[in-house]
Amino acid sequence: MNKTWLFFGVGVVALLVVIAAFALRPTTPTAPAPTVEDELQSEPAGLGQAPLTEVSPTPAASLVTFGTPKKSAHFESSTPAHGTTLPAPPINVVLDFNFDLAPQSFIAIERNGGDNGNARDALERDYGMDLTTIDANKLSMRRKMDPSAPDGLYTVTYQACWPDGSCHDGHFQFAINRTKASAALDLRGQSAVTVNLKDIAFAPPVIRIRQGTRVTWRNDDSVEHYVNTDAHPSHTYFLAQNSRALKNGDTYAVTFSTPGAYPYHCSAHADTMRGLILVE
Ligand SMILES: [Cu+2]
Repeated sequence: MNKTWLFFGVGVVALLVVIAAFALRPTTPTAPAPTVEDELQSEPAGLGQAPLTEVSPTPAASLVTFGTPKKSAHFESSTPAHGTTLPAPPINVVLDFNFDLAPQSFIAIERNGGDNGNARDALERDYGMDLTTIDANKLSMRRKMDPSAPDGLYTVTYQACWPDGSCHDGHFQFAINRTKASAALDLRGQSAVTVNLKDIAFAPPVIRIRQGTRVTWRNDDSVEHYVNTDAHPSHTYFLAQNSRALKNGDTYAVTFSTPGAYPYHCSAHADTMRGLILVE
């Protein structure tokens, strides 16, 4: 009996040594893990591109302070991304996972109320419309958003369930600030507009159009580009906006009939080649 306990004790100590060695192992200096702060800094800058960052910060924008997201197991991405400020409400909130979703999954899109506008215990009503739906491939779920949702900070709370019956909850935040729409190129007087893919960028990157406008992208570069709805690489936010590979001279067109913000990117240059369409 004593021997058994001795072996058990030695085993526990050995296990602790292994765990400590793993925790204290030297990390490679080449690839630092991305932090939440990195995401927060990169997302709004990438979304805004040049025209939006040229405007001076508005009081409404400076009041928005994003909290720390909580990501459930198997979470991959969301649109809007955590920490993003959009100049118009998103048409829907989409969450992407790397595991099949089960029907009990749901999304709530609540506006933060209260004096500081950031307290999770002071959420207003849910601005999600209709019920949460799971896409055919079961890897994404989405919920439409009320296009009349007021400016402010929104907390998305979700429950993601798996076929085995287990569920995990998570949350993240984005903001709506319509004053930023004035920085977009206003093309609301036209029923058809063209966006050029030139010098590894969308030109113009941020446009404002009328409901029902047809947008045509044309590749003026020698390298191949794509037009893909966010997020990368799930491309799920607005499924109708995903092109094939566009060679020099190729075009791709989409008619936008639902008002809202449409963040998109080129999947071959996802970090830098980003665009935004505001449909009114
Ligand atoms: Cu590209």
